[in-house]
Amino acid sequence: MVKVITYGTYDLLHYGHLRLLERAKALGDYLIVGITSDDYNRVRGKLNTQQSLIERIENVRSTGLADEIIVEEYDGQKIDDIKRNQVDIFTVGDDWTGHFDYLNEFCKVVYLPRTEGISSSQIRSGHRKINIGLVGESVAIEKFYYESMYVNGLNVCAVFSAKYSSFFADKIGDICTSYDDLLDHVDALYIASVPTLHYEQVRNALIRRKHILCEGPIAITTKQLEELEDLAEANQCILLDGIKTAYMVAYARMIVLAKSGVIGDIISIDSTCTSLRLQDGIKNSDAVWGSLYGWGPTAMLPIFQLLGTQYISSKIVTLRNKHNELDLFTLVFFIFDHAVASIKVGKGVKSEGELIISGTKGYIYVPAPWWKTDYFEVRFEDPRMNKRYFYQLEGEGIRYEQISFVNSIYNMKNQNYVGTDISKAITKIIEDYVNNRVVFI
Ligand code: C2G
Repeated sequence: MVKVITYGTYDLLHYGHLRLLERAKALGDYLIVGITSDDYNRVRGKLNTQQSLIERIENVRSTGLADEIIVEEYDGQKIDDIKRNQVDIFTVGDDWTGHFDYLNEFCKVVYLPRTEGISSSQIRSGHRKINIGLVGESVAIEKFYYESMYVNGLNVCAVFSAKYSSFFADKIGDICTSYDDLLDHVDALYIASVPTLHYEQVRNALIRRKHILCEGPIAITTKQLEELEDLAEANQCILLDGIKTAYMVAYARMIVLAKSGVIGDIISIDSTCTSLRLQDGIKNSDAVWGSLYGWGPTAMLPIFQLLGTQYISSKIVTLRNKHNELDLFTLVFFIFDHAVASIKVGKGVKSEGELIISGTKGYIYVPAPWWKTDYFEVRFEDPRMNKRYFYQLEGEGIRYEQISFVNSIYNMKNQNYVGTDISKAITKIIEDYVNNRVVFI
């Protein structure tokens, strides 16, 4: 029996894919198709895949041509697959000519002529581009603009920002002088304004049926958040919580690993996020973000993802900035059923921005700045058992968040990595703070 193997993404399956699979099948008696995982696509820079792994597997399965489907997850896997399955022929389209000659050592390599005139990118670009407007005074909107260039389907066309108008003046067409004006020009918004403004801004935009990616916290009371979520649903709009750490590959892997029990039962989580820069160009005296608004959502994310949102009690301790009443430094303690957790956040105070997840068998250590993580370690009492994990991070994770947003809009299905219960739990702590349920020091 002649065994053939081929690999691909098979996004938005088309005639070119089908012809490739037919000819691959005809090369032998048994066809194995390797489909790239979402994470592997990210690692190899193929960021614009529209369909999820499950959908892409279904595409290939439905052709009836594959005798076996496997998932390709890492560099070097092809050699392992070929050896393990005793494959005779490896084949791909001739757009890859020369690239896989190294496999000749293990089996025959055949490059099949690619079908001209059709591609997944062409089909993807057939989607209308999403015109997005940027709102707010945070440096995040500048980063968002540069990152959007790596994402198919997103067109930054307007901005409403006192501070960044001149920066965008020669870059994009519409520098809006009012929020209403901005809403006239866009299909979607990225909001990175002061959290106290979010509720009104998000609400107005949802009423006008705009899709929204909003930096967390989306609202500062749970009632407001619930109202906005209901409105988004009623008006068939996407409302995504923009905590970019949630969308990063290494972070997502770390969470899955921690949940898998590799460090035993999780007993304690300590997460620290601090920065000295209050807001660019805004002096200490008129800064508008304190440490809990600025860092709280990110710092709380791993706690609620790993320990759930049903804590027994919490305590907020805050040191206020003498000059502007904002919180310079805030600690939040959580007591869960069988675990404890803490966040330490500072704006104008600097500490080691690390994340430590302690368990009954070992612990996970994510070095500073853990919220931009590409690396973490699983450590044990016996250091010989320690393991290190590294995943390439492109563009601080912003482009991954943008891709989720674009895909959510195209598929009209929230691809939210944060989850509404977690958004709500984060907002609840913000609300406690706003209502002065705080120990001031
Ligand atoms: N293909 C083709 N004609 C087209 C488009 C694609 O023959 N018009 C072939 C490709 O050459 C590839 C297969 O169909 O062999 C799957 O295409 P993609 O999903 O684009 O696969 P790609 O992401 O290029 O991954 O490591 C090799 C890769 O896994 C191939």
